[in-house]
Amino acid sequence: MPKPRPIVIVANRLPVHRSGDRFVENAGGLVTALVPALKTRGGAWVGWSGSSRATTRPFKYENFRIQPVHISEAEIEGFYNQLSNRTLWPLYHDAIRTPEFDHSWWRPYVVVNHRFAKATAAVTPRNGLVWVHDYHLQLVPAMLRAMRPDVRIGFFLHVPFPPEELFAWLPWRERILEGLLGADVVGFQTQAAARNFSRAAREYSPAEGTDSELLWERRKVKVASYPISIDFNWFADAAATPEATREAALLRRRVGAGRKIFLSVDRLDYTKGIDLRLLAFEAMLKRRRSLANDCVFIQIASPSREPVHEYAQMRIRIEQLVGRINGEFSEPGRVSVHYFRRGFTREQLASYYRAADVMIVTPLRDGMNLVAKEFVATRSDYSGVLVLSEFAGAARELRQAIIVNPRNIEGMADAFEAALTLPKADARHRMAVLRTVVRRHDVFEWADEFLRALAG
Ligand code: ADQ
Repeated sequence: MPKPRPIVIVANRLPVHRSGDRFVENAGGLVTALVPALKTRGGAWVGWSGSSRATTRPFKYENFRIQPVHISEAEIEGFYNQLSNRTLWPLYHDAIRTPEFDHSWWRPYVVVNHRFAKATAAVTPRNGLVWVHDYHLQLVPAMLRAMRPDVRIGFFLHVPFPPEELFAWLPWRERILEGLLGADVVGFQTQAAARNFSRAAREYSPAEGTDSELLWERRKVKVASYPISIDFNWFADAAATPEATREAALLRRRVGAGRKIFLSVDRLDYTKGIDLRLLAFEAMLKRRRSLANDCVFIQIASPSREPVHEYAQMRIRIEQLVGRINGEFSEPGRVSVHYFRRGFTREQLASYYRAADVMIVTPLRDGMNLVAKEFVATRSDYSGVLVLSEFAGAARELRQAIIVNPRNIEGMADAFEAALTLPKADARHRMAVLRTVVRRHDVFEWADEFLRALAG
């Protein structure tokens, strides 16, 4: 068999950070998926170290090269906090918050993308494969192609691509499209996102073609969906260890033996619909007060993007709602909503997933949502019910979940009650199907599939 070709990954963040005199891999789906591929194939990872001060030099990690890209304090503001997170993030999530368009933010976005492209051009071997990730780096494919016409370039967008009428708001829409069309393969989480992109490209750039193949500057650009996944076996095993079993049992006792646990796990982000699901839980308790004895809601929310004003506002709203519900329904020793504003380790999450009866994943819009898949992977005994928003990419695959519209508060309250009363056999059947779907398409399969398309 021919040796697999080395790959160069280009992502906003590097896969490792320094801890004392060692390097530790960062937790996260992308690192889990791609570091094993890099270890066997060799190549490089180009990314930002996470600090404006770090002047880290390139170094060898395992079998591949780590190529840090330096970004100054002022550039982080314009490129990351502003253009990426105040313009692109809300716009790509159906404009849930009004995106802001400020011309002074665009320049740092271009400058930083160019720096990533240059660093990538310098480390990519002749005829190499380059895989660029996410909305921060949409200009890199075309910039890199201009510098290195010999390489194959893939791009994957982790967030949704909006319908063309929304994308049209973007003052730099042509530039973004041309940036992405520099790739040979442009991948999305869902077919809908892929279609939105192809339509926008035909409408606002000279590209022609179909929803799955565009012609641009006498080159073919493949456009397709590659739904991201998780390390199924890791989560299944982590939830089955004696420690996880002990932790899960302890958690159940501490919230009140016999109470049904509703669980949600998110970054504290306005796209995740945390406030609306709390309102739905409150609506359910208002309808049937006795459920306050029988149920408890645990919300784990890790702080995120706090310098951005909308995030600070969101946090206040959620904390007020938690207080309101507890003020109304809690009793001494019997709290209705447990709210943890902190990140948990993957091992801790595995035992919480294991302890939950009903997993609530109700984003207003989400590229995929890996939490839903992680929960499913931990349920080796086929118990537990998943309530999932129809606006998460994951809903395309996880069809046996109870699917909800997160803006319909009463409808969600109905779904919560339905989850509590779902006959055991029905719940087991649904979970068995969900587990098969995630097991068959894990994150390693996802990476292989994309890399096969990229290799052409
Ligand atoms: P995110 O919006 O960050 O990612 P998501 O897929 O839900 O969303 O979570 C990513 C990871 O973060 C998961 O492994 C999850 O366990 C972890 N995580 C979330 N909340 C946590 C918490 N409170 N504590 C600890 N860990 C937590 C973007 C897109 C998604 C897409 C992913 C991957 O927005 O739609 O699924 O990228 O492509």
